[in-house]
Amino acid sequence: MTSTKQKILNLLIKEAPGTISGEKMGQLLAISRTAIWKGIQGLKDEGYGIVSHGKSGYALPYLPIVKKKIHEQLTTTFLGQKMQILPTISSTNALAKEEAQQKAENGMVYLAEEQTLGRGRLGRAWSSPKGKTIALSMVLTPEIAPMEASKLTQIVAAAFVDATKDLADVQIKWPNDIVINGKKLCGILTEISAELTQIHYVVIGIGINTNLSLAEMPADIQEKATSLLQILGKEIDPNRLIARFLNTFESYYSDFIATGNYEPTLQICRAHSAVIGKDIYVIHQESKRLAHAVDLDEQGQLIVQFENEKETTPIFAGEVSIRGTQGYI
Ligand code: BT5
Repeated sequence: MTSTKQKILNLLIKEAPGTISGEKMGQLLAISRTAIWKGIQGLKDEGYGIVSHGKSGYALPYLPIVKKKIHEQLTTTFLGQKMQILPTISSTNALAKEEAQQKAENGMVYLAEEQTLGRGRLGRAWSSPKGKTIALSMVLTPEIAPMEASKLTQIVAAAFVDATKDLADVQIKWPNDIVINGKKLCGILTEISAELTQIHYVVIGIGINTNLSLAEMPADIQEKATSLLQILGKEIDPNRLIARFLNTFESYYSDFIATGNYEPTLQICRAHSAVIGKDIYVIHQESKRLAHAVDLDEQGQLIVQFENEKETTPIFAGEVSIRGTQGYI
């Protein structure tokens, strides 16, 4: 990005979500109004969601994700020390996988203010309108068996619960959702590139509904989704949440990789489970079976007792979805 565009962007970020006039920017940067206008067009072309408010000027009408602000609060040793923040992208997981395929950098983080083709599990769509959600993907190169990768999803969920505990009382809907009051706030997508016994890299994507109003949600998810804005009634700073999440996750993750210690994650996942103790549907391809969710085993698998069965069964996160008997959960 040219330095003029960067300077204009910095002014907009400083003012966001408020408006700053072209004249004032021109004065501050000692350049002409035309140069400002050109810079704004260039930034819009790159995908920044700048809006023009006639004479009063320009605004980024949301709280932007800013590397400097994240780094000021980051206490990690490797995670997020290198990050790339994009105004718009098809999918941060797709980008992370593409780059990891060339060279997997442990701890690299990708963030986007908007995804045009965000993905959930099993090819489902994930909605991330501009400036209203966090789309974050991290690349990890853990030396663990591929079978253990699903534990990483649970570590992310536990870290998320911990990182948001002063904001809201969130629950984990096994295996990969974070919910509040039975509605989805955050989804986790763990993808691995591996041989039979060795992981090349893992990309973990997290979509968090931060400042998304009900009206900005696609109609088909309004019933089952929520956001921090909707829960708290006020906008939250995405940079603080991103830093807190990365700090917390790195700590749980590093402990797990170094010692195999998975207990802290299990404790949080059990204590904050949205499913344990409930009757649920276990959905796998065309089959939908009623079961009672009993516990998580030490591998992080959900132990259920299917209707009309005496024995309990552990279910592997892989291709299964869970639904509540009365609604989403
Ligand atoms: C997930 O899948 O929950 C994983 C979502 C992962 C998204 C992140 S964002 C960064 C990274 N880049 C990507 O492209 N993806 C990752 P799943 O359990 O399959 O849930 C998908 C379902 O959630 C959809 O079918 C919708 O019903 C619902 N959904 C879509 N967008 C949503 C949103 N913003 N909030 C809540 N629910 C949503």
